Amino acid sequence: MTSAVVPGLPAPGRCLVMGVVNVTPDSFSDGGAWFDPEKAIRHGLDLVAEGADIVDVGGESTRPGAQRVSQSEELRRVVPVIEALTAENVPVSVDTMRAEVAEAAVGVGARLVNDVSGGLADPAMPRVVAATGVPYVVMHWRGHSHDMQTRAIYADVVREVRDELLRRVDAVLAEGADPSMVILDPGLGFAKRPEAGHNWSLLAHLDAFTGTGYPVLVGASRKGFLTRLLADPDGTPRPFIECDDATVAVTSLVAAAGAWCVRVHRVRPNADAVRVAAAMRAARPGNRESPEQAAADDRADHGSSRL
Ligand code: PMM
Repeated sequence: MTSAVVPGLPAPGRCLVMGVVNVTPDSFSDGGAWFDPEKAIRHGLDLVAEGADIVDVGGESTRPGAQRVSQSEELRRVVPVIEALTAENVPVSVDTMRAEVAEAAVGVGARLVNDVSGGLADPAMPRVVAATGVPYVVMHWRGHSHDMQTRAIYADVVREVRDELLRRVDAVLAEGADPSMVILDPGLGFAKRPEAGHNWSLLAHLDAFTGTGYPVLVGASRKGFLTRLLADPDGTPRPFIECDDATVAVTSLVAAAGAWCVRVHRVRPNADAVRVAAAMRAARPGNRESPEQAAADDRADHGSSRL
């Protein structure tokens, strides 16, 4: 099978599903629902039962306009949840822009650092992730949430996002990180304007990112560009909570286009979608494995990833 393998993370031979646990009172799409640590842990375990390969735990909202939380508050929110989930053998990623939070999270078992700022928010991040030796998601970012949309000015969004991402990758590699530990993310919704079509251009040209050879993560779930696509005839955006079917559609398309992972709020239908895409990819000419064999390998791998 063709899917990228990232050391230390599940490798079922298809696009992975990362389920989101926002331990925040104010996140973009599920604000408040999992703020209580017990609820967050329960939710993470439920996401795994629904088919999540990785659970992404974050303690700071990045919704447009959000203000930052203190580092101590972020640590207080995420560390107990990560600790409890890793004790259950759940592969956990930490969604943080802070090197000290990343370090603490890896210390209690996180297997992946997901930094929406690609190391720009905290200059210590590239050195710390290189030193911890865990995989690192480098997302495209141009500034903090309170004013990021004013920075969404592009002549050629695909080329600029890819070039800026590769510069961030260079910064991480310069600190000694292994290239096999780097994952790219075009950062849908972050300094991307729905009305300018930035998000759709990036999705339509995913090959510009997969073609770099790095695994690619896509976070489209419940984002504003979907709420606008599905707006009422009078232009009222569809509530984000009602955009899960559109998220599944994006998942199918990007998984078929070779994405390594999708980050989603509702796991089960997206877990189905990545399996559909994997079966279709397996049936392409030149692929030696049958769709049924690919699905059987996937089941075997998923069963063993939590043992
Ligand atoms: N989006 C959000 C948070 N973290 N991480 C990555 N790698 N990619 C994303 O697109 C991304 C992310 C914002 O989503 P939420 O607040 O609705 O969970």
